[in-house]
Amino acid sequence: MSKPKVLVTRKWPASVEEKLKSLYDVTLNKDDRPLSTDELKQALRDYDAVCPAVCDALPAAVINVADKRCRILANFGVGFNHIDIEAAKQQGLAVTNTPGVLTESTADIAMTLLLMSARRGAEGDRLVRSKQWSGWCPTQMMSSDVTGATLGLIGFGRIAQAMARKAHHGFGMKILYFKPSPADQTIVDELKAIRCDNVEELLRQSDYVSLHCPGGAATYHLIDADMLKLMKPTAHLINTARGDVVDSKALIQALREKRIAGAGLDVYEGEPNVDEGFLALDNVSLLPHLGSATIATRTAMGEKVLANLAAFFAGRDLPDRVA
Ligand code: 8YV
Repeated sequence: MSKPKVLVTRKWPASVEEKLKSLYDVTLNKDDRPLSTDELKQALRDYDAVCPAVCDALPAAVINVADKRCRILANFGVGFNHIDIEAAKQQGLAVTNTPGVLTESTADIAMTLLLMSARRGAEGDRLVRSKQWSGWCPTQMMSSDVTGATLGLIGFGRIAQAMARKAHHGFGMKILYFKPSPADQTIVDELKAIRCDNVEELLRQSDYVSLHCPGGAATYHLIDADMLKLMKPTAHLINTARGDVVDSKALIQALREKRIAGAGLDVYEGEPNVDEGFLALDNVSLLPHLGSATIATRTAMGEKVLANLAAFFAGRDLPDRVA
């Protein structure tokens, strides 16, 4: 029997690509060039499995393409808002993701951004590199304390909980969270975490706000101009979730007018384009979607995709099925 045809849309860690080669008739992307919409449509016609990532938009217009051969989208990543899940279901396409393995590395990046924003790390680096630093002085680049401050988490899933642990046990931070459904009592007790009744209440009380809700229609522009007005003028907003959870224009305005102290972003609306407004501001720290970008994590994500593909082609239950 011939091996299933698998397409990997972007370059993956070498060890995972080697395993794919031994198991499937796989097409890899050696040059790591993003695929166009037409190429993605063609991929659905030509391959049994397509393995996309956050950079591949798969709306209904792509998923509904006629004469499909593809039966599974095995996503490399935990977030799947770039895939129209309803369209996939209607078309009988299975969709899987890679939860669990990127929790700590993504929480580390959220904490990195929190520290960078609080202590003006990126701005300080720019000052030194530009040779404008004239030496230590008592009032230069004063910033905000992290230790003992209040961290508010919007969403309280795996990544938010991992960040809360680091912040509470490592930095003595007080933890607030908002999550529509009840949270696991063990972690609430461990962190003495306090549930806010709504996002508004959390924004009013937090020194640092970190976003950990899924992207998509339900959370589109959850943090808009009105919500930003509720934050303390000394507070910082951290986003490692998805760009469109925040109204970028409203955030730029709030930062420009110093209505909040700072922001740390790993994700953007319309990624990889970054609103020019951010680039002119000193009180925002910008990272290029590095959440899961450690060697170990990216390898583990690839292994998860392998496990999902293996189960699919063996006709077993899919370990990480989202559709
Ligand atoms: C991934 C992420 O690297 O897994 C996610 O949802 O946001 C990232 O950290 C990316 O999505 C890969 O598809």
